[in-house]
Amino acid sequence: MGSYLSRLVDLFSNWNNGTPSRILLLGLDNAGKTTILYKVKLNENICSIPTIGFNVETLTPCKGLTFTVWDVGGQKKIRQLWNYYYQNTDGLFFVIDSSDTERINEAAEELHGILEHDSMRGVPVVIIANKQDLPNAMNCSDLIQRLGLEKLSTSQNKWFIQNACAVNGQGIYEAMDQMGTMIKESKK
Ligand SMILES: Nc1nc2c(ncn2[C@@H]2O[C@H](COP(=O)(O)OP(=O)(O)OP(=O)(O)O)[C@@H](O)[C@H]2O)c(=O)[nH]1
Ligand SMILES: [Mg+2]
Repeated sequence: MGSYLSRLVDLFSNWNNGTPSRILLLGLDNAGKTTILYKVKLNENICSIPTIGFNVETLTPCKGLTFTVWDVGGQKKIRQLWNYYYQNTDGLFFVIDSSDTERINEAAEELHGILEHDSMRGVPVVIIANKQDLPNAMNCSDLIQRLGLEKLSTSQNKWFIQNACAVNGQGIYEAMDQMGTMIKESKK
């Protein structure tokens, strides 16, 4: 019976492979969201300008994984628009400029604010600790503490933090892969 059920679950997950997961890419302005989006889409370092509004792209970071990624501008004045994108979200990437110690509390407040929203309940979160190439970058254990991640109830939102550098691509595919795994788990 157990093996029959697990085959059935596999069948459904394969069937679901054709439907892209809806992913939000949020974080403060200058965190590196648009750089990440186009690094995966084009494998290029684009010369980005601050996003006013959003970019949306379908990404296939690896075989069997398709995401529709919504990269919404992070400037303070436009963060109030983020909640228009929350409905039907399968996963959240929250990008941090790890060298921006001055605004880490602001980033923490925004992250917790997003997750308090009803539509975001149970949505898996991958925090991308970006800009690890910069000399004063906070590491993952600093960030877990500074972002208050241990206070996040895992029954509400499962989370994972990934070191990354969007300009050389380090950690970006790992973050995508982790998101795929967490979404699969959350749908079981
Ligand atoms: N050193 C370094 N710079 C990075 C990295 N990722 C992005 N940047 C730079 O950070 C700046 C901001 O990047 P964006 O991708 O435009 O940031 P964003 O989060 O989309 O910003 P908004 O659109 O304003 O919300 C750009 O100059 C990027 O080249 C990284 O890993 N390391
Ligand atoms: Mg942008």
